[in-house]
Amino acid sequence: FVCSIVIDKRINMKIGIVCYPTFGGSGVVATEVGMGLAKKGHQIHFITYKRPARLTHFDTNVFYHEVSGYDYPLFEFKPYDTALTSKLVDVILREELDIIHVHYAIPHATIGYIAQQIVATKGKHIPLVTTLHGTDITLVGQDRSFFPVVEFSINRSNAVTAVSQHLKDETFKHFNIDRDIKVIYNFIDFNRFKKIEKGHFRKAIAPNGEKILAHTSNFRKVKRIDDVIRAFDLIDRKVSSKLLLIGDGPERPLLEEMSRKLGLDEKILFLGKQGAVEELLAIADLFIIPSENESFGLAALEAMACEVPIISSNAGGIPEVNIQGVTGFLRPIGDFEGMAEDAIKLLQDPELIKQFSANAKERALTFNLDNILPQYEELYRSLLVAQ
Ligand code: GMT
Repeated sequence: FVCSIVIDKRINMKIGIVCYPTFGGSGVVATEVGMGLAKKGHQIHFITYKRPARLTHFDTNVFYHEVSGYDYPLFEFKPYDTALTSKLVDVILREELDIIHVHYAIPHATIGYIAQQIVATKGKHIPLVTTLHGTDITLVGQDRSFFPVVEFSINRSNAVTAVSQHLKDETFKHFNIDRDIKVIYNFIDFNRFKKIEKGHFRKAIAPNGEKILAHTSNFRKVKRIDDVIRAFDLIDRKVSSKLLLIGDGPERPLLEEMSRKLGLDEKILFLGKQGAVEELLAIADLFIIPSENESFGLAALEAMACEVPIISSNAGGIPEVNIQGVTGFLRPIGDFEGMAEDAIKLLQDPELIKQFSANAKERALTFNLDNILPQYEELYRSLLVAQ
């Protein structure tokens, strides 16, 4: 007698998602995964310290649990990790969750593991999925102050996913990993990211027919936005252009000063954090992402979905998204002159840029949310069957 247990695909799951609620890529992906799963009927519980930036709409299947923590004069730093673990334990037990899915290893994989162990002492067994996003592996996670904890927590998760093949390879290269890692790529929701008509925006930003370049990020050093500005300086000398810098972060004051010193402050618009990025991508001719480190490059994919070709570095997982000579061009990290050359070539050739725009959209379609979400569902179900 062989007993085969199959979790019915129609059965909805209760999933707890732990993430950073900010505009950072991991928080965006976590929120989009949750909202996508909620639309398919699953019940989603977000557990974090602030309402996730992309969680803007009410959905009867989505719940948000805020971690507030406890202030006490002894604490110079509020022990957020402990407060998050306690909240997670509480939500798992009270809401009878089926799965914990944490995004960004630090400290979420560790918190997921501790919460899992705590609820096990109360008779509740729940699988833990950890999604690795980028700097949790390539930068922060390798620092001695985090390394052993990150390695341990990855090995103790019941399933681990990485957002690109490159990130998977980096994880094996830098950590002693004794388990499999599944690549589940970042994805795009074409209901939101698509070419839309925003002619009046273009007129307002580029009244003299200038070309428009765009960059979105969290303005950290790793994004090399100074290279964006240097490249833009060269581009603008050949093809009159405007540069939209969307987002905010620690590098912004330096970059504002740099653009003033280069006499480009009229041409470079620092737009800060924007909710509707797709409306700005709609008027961009090119998107530029010269990062030093980029596990995937979700920002580039969002631009591609809006039919914007990409000028990028060849860092990390970017070549898995932007295809050289097809959807854009790639150059070695720091080669802003080469990037400017590629951009000028495209901007001066209307037929070529048209072709690249169409290619960008076609490539982006392979990362359609509808293809990627079932991979997470299948993973969750396989863990529930294995329990
Ligand atoms: O590290 C960051 O820049 C933010 C980070 C995050 O986890 O918030 O972004 C990473 O995750 C995104 C979503 O998976 C990826 O698309 C980004 O490439 C990745 N960033 C880096 O690797 C630098």
